[in-house]
Amino acid sequence: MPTLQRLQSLNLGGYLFSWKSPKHLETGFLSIAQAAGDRPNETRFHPIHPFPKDNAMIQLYGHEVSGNSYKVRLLLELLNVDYEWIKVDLMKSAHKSPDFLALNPLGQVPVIVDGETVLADAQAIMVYLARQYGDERWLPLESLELAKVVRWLSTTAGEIRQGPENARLYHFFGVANINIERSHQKATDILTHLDQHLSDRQWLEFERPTIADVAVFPYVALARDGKIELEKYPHVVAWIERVKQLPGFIPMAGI
Ligand SMILES: N[C@@H](CCC(=O)N[C@@H](CS)C(=O)NCC(=O)O)C(=O)O
Repeated sequence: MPTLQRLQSLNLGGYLFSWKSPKHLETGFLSIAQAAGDRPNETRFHPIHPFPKDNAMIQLYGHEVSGNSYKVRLLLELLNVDYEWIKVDLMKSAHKSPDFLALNPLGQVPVIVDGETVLADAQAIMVYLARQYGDERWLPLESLELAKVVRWLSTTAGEIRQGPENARLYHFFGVANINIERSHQKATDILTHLDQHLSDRQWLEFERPTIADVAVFPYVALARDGKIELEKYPHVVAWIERVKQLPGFIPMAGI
């Protein structure tokens, strides 16, 4: 029986989230809840802005265990842009409710609402935020420089998703329909490449952090959740520590 759950009352007029419990999602995301309780020695959900943050303009819909939601939050913090964090309860399938599907027909977080603009997909959102609220430091526009950054956004959605992100889904959240051998091989390949790439540079491109670093960071830094030994990749570990030192950096559980 569908249940109505009021999640937030927003300046957009309020959202009612109805949720059902498709079996596969229930399995995956109930395991998220269980896994979330499996970190006895750390703060599971790092405190975020009080809700709503003063003068907030952007609403960010996400979930605290989602690395894709986290990377958008991280960029907003690095850019020092005000926003409201709106939790979409994945465990209760709120992301498949009609109201959320109206924001993102794919039923995935993250999504941002910025005035009239509604945008899904972490990489697309970061491009938007960098152009709208940042400057060319975060996303250069010269053709080759832009292409170098986009290459890493693509790597994030490709090799990093197929590797460490899927390994985390399998081991940490118990999502069963993942070929874990393939995910570990993909993770080994991309982390080996990343380690080599970072052996003579501080950041993924240029001499400064860009949205390439923010996009790649979460699922690489969370790789241990997928039973991947990050210590084999010392340049990657050093880069993770550099990202953590950036002014405005915020952590998430597991990082
Ligand atoms: N391409 C999207 C993928 C987003 C994504 O996979 N989100 C996950 C949480 S990290 C989600 O909402 N999963 C629920 C689902 O796919 O049903 C992005 O980069 O933002």
